[in-house]
Amino acid sequence: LCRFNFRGYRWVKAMIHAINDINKRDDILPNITLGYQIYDTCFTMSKTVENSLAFLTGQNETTPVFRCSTGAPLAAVVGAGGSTLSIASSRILGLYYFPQVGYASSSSLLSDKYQFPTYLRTIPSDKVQSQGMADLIHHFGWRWVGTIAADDDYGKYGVKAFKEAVENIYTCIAFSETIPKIYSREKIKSVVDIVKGTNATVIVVYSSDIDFHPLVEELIISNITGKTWIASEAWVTSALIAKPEYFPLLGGAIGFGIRRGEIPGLWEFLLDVHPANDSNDMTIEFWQSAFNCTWPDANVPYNTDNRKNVTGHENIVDFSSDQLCTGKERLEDLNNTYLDISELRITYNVYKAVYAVAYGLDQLRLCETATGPFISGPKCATIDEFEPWQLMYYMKNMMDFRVLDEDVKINTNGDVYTPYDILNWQMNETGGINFVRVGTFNQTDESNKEFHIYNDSIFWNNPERSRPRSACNNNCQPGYRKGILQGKPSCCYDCIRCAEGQFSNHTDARECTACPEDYWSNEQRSKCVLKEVEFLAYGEALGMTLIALSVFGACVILSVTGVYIKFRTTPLVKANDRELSFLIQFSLIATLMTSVLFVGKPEDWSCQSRQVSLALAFSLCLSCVLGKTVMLFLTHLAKNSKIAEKARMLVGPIFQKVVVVISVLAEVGICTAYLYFSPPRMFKNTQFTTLKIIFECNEGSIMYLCIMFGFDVFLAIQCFLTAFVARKLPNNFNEAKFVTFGMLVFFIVWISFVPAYLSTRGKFKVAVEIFAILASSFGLLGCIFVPKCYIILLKPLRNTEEIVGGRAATNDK
Ligand code: TCR
Repeated sequence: LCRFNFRGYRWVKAMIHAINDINKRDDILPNITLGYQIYDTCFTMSKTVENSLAFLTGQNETTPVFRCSTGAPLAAVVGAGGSTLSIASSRILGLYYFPQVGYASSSSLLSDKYQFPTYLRTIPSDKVQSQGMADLIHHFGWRWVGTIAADDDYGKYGVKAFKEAVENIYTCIAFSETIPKIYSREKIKSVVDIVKGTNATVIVVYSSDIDFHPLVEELIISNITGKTWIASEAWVTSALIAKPEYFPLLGGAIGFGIRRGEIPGLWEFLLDVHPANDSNDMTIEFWQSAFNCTWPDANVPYNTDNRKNVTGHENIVDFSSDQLCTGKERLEDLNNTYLDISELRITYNVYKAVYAVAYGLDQLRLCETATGPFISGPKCATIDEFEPWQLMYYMKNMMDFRVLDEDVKINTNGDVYTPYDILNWQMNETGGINFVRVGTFNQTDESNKEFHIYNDSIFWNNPERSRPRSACNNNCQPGYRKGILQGKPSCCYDCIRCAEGQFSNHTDARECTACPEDYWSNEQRSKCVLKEVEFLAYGEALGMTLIALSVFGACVILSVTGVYIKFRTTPLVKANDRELSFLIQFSLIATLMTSVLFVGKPEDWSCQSRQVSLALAFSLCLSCVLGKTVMLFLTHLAKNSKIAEKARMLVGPIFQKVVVVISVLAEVGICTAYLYFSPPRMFKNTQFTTLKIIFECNEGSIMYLCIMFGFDVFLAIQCFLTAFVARKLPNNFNEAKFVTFGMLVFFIVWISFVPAYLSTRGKFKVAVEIFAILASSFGLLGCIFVPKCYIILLKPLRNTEEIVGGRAATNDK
């Protein structure tokens, strides 16, 4: 039930106070006394309309008279309170172009000058407040908010503006409920159930305190906690709602309050009220309600609730007390909202609204006949005789005046922009509720706004005392991206893991990004890591072993060379061209050493040099061997023919060298062409596996590669054939037999190399090749030099001309 509205009565007193102040001043409206009539809208639309008409018609007549009962012209209406009531009355007043200045009606609808041409106000439109709320929601990163609106023009348009403001910041509305205007427990309960069931922790309430109160009661019964309430201006500092018993539910609420002001002399004026002095209905009703007594001989019901009940009948409840008022009751002892002037926000707006009317009138008074704006009749209106539209003329054009050191600007839409305080409900030591200022929101025109918040000072009403999260679902972690859920608001989404090779590094990523080249996503898909690289490194066991083996081979060959040098005069060394033997040893060392080029990270230069140097080393080696076997072959032929013997004796030694030089030169030619036309290049192979980069050599032209090695094979076949033919020769310590054998080893190694090479990948491919190099070199070493060294070192007795072979001795130089 609606009790006497002490807050409203304070507004009334503030209005009268403002009129008195103006009347006392000499600078505005000198010698003119403003008067007033007060109508109680009783918080109902019908009464408001009725009052507006009564006001305009001078009680009972049907046409407006625009005259007060005293004969003075009616100037303007200040009010009504709530938007719904202002809208209702403004539709009628607007018909007659009658000025109206509101102080609390903030609905954005009232900015529409087409519908409400004469409505001005000293409270900003709720568009501003809604924008502030959206900024607040954005500041704290809330993505999922519920809204509750009173079922009137304030709540509905406020929430509408809020929704519009919030659309741009990726926040969705979890639910949108209205509080019924006419009390209905079921409807309120259904709202409570929704609040209970939602996972949104932030709820915006656009409602007047009176409408919100029943819902609060019901929410308290359901023991709902842990929500952060965003309060609209109408209830944030209301004594009806800000009660300590509601703190568990509403504590920590954050709301927007109109900037407050001080009104000098208001306190004294509020105390100066006594039914004996001004015995009007309102004062008596106030006195009776305040002190719970009945004023003698007064015919004023103690309290009435004018709101229609469900059946449409007016509820007039008479609470008259048996106790009579003495008139000695002390106002100072009264502890209710009437005397609470700590938060003068709307009261201050009332004060400003009265000033707005006074300034309008003052402008009208200052009109000079010469420059007056009106066309028909006298160009000016006079203060004792003016039409409402004439006053409206002065009031609609950008009013700019000062009230108590504050500049008030009412723009052409009749709106003002005043700053908001962002207030936070906190409990003080005595268990009362303090509205702590935790920020400000100041919109100075359509587009300029400033939002400040001091995070540390906010009290959060949850067990952790920390900023709550409000989202439809949990955030997507890095490594996931948002996925749309069919039929759900965009704030509710699935988290989908990024694909391999893609990543997302922040929460709630909209999409996964592909990793740059050479990178691959990690296990969590939260970042890109360099792909693992693969090549046969010097450092690893395989690489080291292969290098060690080739170095070992080279050492063995060096020692063979040592042996050869030491025993260079013995027949076995001298036989069949010593220099060629040294050259073979040298080329074998070179072959072994090329394996060094195969190990390590491939680069362009190492790719280009490795195969070429191998081919060259082999061609040198094989041509030298060929030089030897050709001699053996000629010796074999010479067995049967004198001419051959002659030829051998004559051209033999030179022929050997010519063979070597020509073969090597031919190979050099092939290699040069290869390097020139399509050289090998380093190549990062990523096709084989996505996780690794295999560093390898792209061999360039396979044709050239085949020609190059094909030439080596050609030489090898030559060697084999000539040696094979001469294998039965008894001389030269059966050198031909050993060479044949060596060449066989060579073939076996390289023939088995081909399938092995083709079927391995990555670094093992290189290892296979080195292995083949090692095997073939060791094969040649073992077959050509080891048996000779064995004789030289261990069987020196056999190292004689006779055994080595007389004919061979003739080769000596
Ligand atoms: N605008 C509300 C009514 C209202 C109010 C208030 C009522 C506002 N602030 C403070 C009581 C106390 C803001 C309306 O309906 O437009």
